[in-house]
Amino acid sequence: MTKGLEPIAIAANGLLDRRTFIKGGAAFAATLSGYTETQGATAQPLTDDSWSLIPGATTPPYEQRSRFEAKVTRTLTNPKGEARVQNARTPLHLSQGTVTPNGLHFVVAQSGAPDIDPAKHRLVIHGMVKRPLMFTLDALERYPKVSRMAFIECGGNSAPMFSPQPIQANLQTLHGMVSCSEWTGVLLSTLLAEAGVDPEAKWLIAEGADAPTLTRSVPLKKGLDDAMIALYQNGERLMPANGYPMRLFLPGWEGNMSIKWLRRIQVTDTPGMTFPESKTYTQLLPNGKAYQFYFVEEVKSFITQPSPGLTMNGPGTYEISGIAYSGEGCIKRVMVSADGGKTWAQAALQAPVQDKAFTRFRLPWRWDGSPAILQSRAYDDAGNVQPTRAEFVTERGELKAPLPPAAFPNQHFNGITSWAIDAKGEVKHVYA
Ligand SMILES: Nc1nc2c(c(=O)[nH]1)N[C@H]1C(S)=C(S)[C@@H](COP(=O)(O)O)O[C@H]1N2
Ligand SMILES: [Mo]
Repeated sequence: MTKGLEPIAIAANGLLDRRTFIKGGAAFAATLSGYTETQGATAQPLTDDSWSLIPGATTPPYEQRSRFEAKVTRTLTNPKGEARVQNARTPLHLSQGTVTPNGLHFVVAQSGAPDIDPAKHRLVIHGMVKRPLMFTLDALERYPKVSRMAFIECGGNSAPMFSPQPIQANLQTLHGMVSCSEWTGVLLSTLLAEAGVDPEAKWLIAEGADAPTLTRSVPLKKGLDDAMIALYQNGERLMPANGYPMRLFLPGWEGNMSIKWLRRIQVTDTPGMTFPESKTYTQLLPNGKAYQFYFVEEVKSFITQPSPGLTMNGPGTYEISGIAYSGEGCIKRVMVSADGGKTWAQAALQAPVQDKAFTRFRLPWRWDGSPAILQSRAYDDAGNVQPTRAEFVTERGELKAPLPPAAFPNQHFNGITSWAIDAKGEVKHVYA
């Protein structure tokens, strides 16, 4: 390494200053080991491979990714579509940046994706309003639209973390029920203004067109704030399983309230106390109280690279990378530890850092080949700090026995995740 460019270690076990890549530039980058072999790319003479000698494939009307990427897929809990809930989890450990491709967006569907004819679908707004309204998709299309980046997370995401012993599974299984997209649609406030909401109204009850329908109560305040009738996902129409042709989208709130295949919003003065919100989405706390109508997905982060299944390629310099998000605002800071939380280094946040959206963090790390425990801890601009797992379970509870990763009776885990690296470079899930 060039003299004067020696990276500065700022926390134990080799965590380097987040500006190292910028300051050290090419000289530093040349020392990177990577999780796959990157060395040996020396100036050998190029030979022509077979694909360089013939014309390439014809461009199809709708592009598919490279056949070599076919293994980057969602994992399915109900691949045969039996009569129970279907979950598909996003491969966050094989993704980069902050946007989830539509084909990899996580899904929770109580009874599969209905095959809705957009020309026949209707959205009704009724109840405590001056003018009940009915919209076709074409009618909605004529309203002013907004686009925003936002994550959506199932309240049951990360439920395996309630297990008393760390479940040995990869990031996709542990935390794969969160995704982030650019959503475009009509603000619900625009439609509610047209309907004329009764001043006594306090709640909205939203219903989907799937069978059985998922019905949830939403405080009117959220409906008048940033709630959206989403029509597009990353620039194209919603995917069938994500709510085609329209869904409610409540930025930062537990996914189950963002009703897909939305067909009805009833304006009321009391919550519906519907079956799913009385049972599934109400949790008993260690203090004996029922935890109902807790909506926000709290500040959270996890390291995506390295993570279980991504083996380290010998001692050397790596980039630790992950995602952070908060349902209460923007990510302000992410700290990373390589010694199980004793010392911390501040990670670089990749711009743009957006409200209620994924924020990518990165930090250079010089791994000397000895065991290490990696953690990340996020802070948001509303003053919230991601709790340690121990802090979290003291307040919200823990399960008595380990459950299969697919079960999620407990909700809203946002504690710190720990990855142990052993001398062989294997990554394991641990509680630290
Ligand atoms: N109509 C309807 N809306 C629904 C669901 C459903 O089964 N039916 N699942 C909910 C749950 S539990 C979650 S977490 C989110 C997931 O949204 P996604 O599948 O687009 O990721 O949709 C919610 N909206
Ligand atoms: Mo969910």
